[in-house]
Amino acid sequence: MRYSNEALDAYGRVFERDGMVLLTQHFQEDILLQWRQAFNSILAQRLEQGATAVRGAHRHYITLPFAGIFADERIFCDADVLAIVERVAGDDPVMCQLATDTPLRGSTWQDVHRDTPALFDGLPETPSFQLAVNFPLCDVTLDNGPFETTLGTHKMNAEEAMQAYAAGELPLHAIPMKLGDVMIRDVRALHRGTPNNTDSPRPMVVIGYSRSWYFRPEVHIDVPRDVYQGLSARAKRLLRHMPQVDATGLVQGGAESYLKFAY
Ligand SMILES: O=C(O)CCC(=O)C(=O)O
Ligand SMILES: [Fe+2]
Repeated sequence: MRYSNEALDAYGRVFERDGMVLLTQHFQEDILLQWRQAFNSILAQRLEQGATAVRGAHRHYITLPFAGIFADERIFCDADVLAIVERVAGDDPVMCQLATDTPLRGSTWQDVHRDTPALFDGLPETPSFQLAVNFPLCDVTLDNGPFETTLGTHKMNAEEAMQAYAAGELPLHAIPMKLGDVMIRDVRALHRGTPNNTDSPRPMVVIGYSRSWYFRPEVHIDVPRDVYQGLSARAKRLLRHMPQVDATGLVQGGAESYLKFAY
């Protein structure tokens, strides 16, 4: 663990206020550089096959195979990240998503959106139940498509938040990130992707964690049986509801099934 309980409590409070926290220089650069290299081939292959979920012009959502370097507990089972996740979304969370968002040159501003609707229509917003842990596989600058988010809208009524945004009361903040930085966010905060004006892709990994009882039918992780067998008890627990599969066919991947993403 890198952080003390007091520091993690403080991150929990910032998260409750802002709907997000940023851990700077948290993941190891050498791991991320390996991910980037492996991701580059996956991206090329998926683009050629047209097998991405398109999230706007030249913006691609691609699931990563849960195998090899991508099944790394130093990333998906990070003690500090999980301690913050548990502070805001309760004990014993589940992990249900391992994917990437990649704007390329030609990408545009997304409409401001949330990634999920409220749990209960018409009722005031609840505590956090669905989180995204995002980290880039390159430096993110103002030039290559920084994620933009409002602060403190995650527990607002959706229409009120949209009206306040439209009235100019809730500014968007661009979030530049260095390789190694990690953002933990409540996906109900109003946000958008922005244009990548460079020739290099801007891959941003997203790991989805949810409250212990929450199920997201739109995403899942195929966990090869042999990979599962090699995991720690904590990692197995995180993946307890994910389907276990035979390894063959995993790396090819299939069509993306997570198509509706904006609410
Ligand atoms: O690519 C990004 O920076 C954000 C993408 C996003 O918010 C989405 O597709 O839901
Ligand atoms: Fe989004």
